Amino acid sequence: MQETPLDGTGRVSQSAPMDPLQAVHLGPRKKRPRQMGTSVATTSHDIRFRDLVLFILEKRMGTTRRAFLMDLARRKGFRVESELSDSVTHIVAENNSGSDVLEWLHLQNIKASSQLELLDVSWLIECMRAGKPVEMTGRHQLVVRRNSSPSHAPGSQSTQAPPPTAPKISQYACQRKTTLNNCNRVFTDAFDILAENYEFRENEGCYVAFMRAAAVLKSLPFPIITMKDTEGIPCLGDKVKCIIEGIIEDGESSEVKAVLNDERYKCFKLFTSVFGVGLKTAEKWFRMGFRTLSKIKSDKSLRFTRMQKAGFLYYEDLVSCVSRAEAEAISVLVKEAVTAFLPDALVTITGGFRRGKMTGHDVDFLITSPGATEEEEQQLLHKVTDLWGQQGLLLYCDLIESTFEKFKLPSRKVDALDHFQKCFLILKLYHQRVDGGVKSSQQEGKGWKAIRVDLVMCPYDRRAFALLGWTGSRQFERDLRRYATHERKMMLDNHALYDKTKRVFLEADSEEEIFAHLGLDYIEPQERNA
Ligand code: 8GT
Ligand code: MN
Repeated sequence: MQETPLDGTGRVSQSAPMDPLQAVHLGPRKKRPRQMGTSVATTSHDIRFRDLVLFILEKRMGTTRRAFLMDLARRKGFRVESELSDSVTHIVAENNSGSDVLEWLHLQNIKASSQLELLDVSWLIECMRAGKPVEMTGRHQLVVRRNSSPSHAPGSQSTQAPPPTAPKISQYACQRKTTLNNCNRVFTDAFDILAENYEFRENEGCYVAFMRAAAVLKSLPFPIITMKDTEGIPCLGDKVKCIIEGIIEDGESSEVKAVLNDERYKCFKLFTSVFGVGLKTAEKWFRMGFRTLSKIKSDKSLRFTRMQKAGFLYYEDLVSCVSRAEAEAISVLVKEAVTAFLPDALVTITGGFRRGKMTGHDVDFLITSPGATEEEEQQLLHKVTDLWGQQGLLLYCDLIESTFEKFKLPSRKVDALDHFQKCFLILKLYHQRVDGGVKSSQQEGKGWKAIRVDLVMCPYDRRAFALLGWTGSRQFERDLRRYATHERKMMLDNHALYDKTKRVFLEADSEEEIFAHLGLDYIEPQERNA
């Protein structure tokens, strides 16, 4: 029996005849990370895995490719039926959604049992590579859309795919759970790049459209495999669908490729990676003809802000992501300093790290104290930063005093900045303070890393609003405010929630209470990664 060698990269090795398996690697899902493994082809058709009975659907796969996969699977010890029968436990399909498969079964007059697994061919390919059945995950299971008839929908799909009666997906991120488990990354990465390009070109409408599309796909518990899977999903306009279609067909988007090669995009991306450089400055430098940071840094005619000077000085450290271990070390540093001056102060990490992210571009903290007087509250950040200054840990500090007013109505703008006292810092974090930190040889020499840190001080009675606002994600916050305005006639910002109908401020001691005021189910921080 001839072996079909697959090397570790998942490509058919040169000695193998060109065969239909190649289509798997050239097809739309070629970018997915695949399990490493080597082939252990059996020399007979002995069935090694008796619990599984496979049936491979020919529809949209073709006769040759199906025959090849059936033969390969049999040689690897899988039981593969040529005809669909009651004994079949797994149906494997390509370029079909779960609904498509059910429809096909329905047309054949076959009632799908609740035990039946409907799987994408990617699962079979991974099994072939592993030489044994691999675990079925969400990305393998085919999606049954909610408008499929429940009479023939297999029950085993309900954990990953929306059941036939699944509620409508909300257009608001605050009514969806979005964990870091994004099974549509191939699309959302593309949308993030396109959105960023529109942001650089100050095209607000398209920027918002692609940010919303990325946010909704991040919340789906299933991967989009065919265009049919996009039916009933909100926030996907024609332009967005066109990009999705391109990626399904070619595995990548020509529009994204063009953006990544665009000189203006590349320069804006580079220039805005410097702390203190926003769109206006990037635009200016680009118009002046600059294309590299080294030319900008060495140009004698340019004037830099204090922030930009620090941005250039600590550039290498600041562009490398902050790890969770570093964030935790910073957290200890902040808590030590804060509680030295206000022992009852509560220090909470916010931003991406509160949402469970493993890395971030900075570390954000909210500080509040139940017992502090107004003066003690106002003094705290000054005392803390003075202390770090004396200790030589303060590499940059921009302290902004509070402009908070108790009875001011929440802002109408979705992206409005808040009025709390805050400081934007760059701190020196010594490696020995970091637990389990991996040090590069360059870092070893310096012994420390510059880290961006934001501290926000808020009055104790506003801590829930401030915490909700600073936890993010940005898209989640925008949609919370949009939801409050359009669905509840309320105004929400980082300071307060105001009911316009009743003309009252709604108080809250916890984020849960704010969600309840808004009539929303509570969404945990780890589920706000929109
Ligand atoms: P990261 O990993 O890139 O740091 O991601 P992040 O932690 O989610 O973003 P961030 O830029 O650090 O902001 C954290 C959250 O704070 C966001 O949801 C943002 O909307 C919110 N936020 C405010 N006010 C301000 C502000 O003045 N500056 C910044 N940068 N973020 C603010 O509510
Ligand atoms: Mn952050």
